[in-house]
Amino acid sequence: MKLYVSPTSPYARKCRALIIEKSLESRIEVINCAPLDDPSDLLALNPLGKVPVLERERGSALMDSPLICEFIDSLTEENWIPARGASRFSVLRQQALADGLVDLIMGRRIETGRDAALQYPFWSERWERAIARTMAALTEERAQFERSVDLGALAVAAALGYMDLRYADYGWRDRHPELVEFAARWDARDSFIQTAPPAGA
Ligand SMILES: N[C@@H](CCC(=O)N[C@@H](CS)C(=O)NCC(=O)O)C(=O)O
Repeated sequence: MKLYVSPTSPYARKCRALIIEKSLESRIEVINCAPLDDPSDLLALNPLGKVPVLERERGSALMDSPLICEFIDSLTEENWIPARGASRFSVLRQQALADGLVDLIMGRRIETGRDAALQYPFWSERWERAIARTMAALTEERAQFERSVDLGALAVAAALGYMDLRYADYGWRDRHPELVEFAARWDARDSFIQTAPPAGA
């Protein structure tokens, strides 16, 4: 199977880290691509034109990182997403919050990266408020994930890594010191070391 990614995509990082955690590297080849160039092999697999997308041995390609992670998790016995019950929805909720945080950081980055005359502060300010609320919620709820080794915790750690990459000025370590140890533990895992964004990205 082939997972199409871009090296800085936090959604792709989640899938890549899960592949490493589950020792599936020999079954899933990671292919780097640049989605903004609209490469034809990516568009043929995913009409949305986004990474990550997983080309499977059988069946249509899977897009959207939560769906891809669900599929990856189904490939081995060891579950990173609980199969059922309250814990399943707790993990999926943490993933939704973490992915939503990434969406906000990405939206803010696109908005603030435009020429000044084309920027619309309504959106960047709205996203900044939502980022602050989500960081506060994650801090408040940290007991639910900070000691866990599952997809929810992995997704939150990947989102914090994306804060470092694309919104370092927010200074999340100063504002939310309660999350620092949690992030450091994930950053030290082999799966996170191997998927860290390239220097200078
Ligand atoms: N909800 C999707 C988001 C995927 C996404 O937005 N990927 C970005 C890269 S980080 C992308 O491919 N952007 C290209 C575009 O928006 O055209 C997921 O979780 O996989």
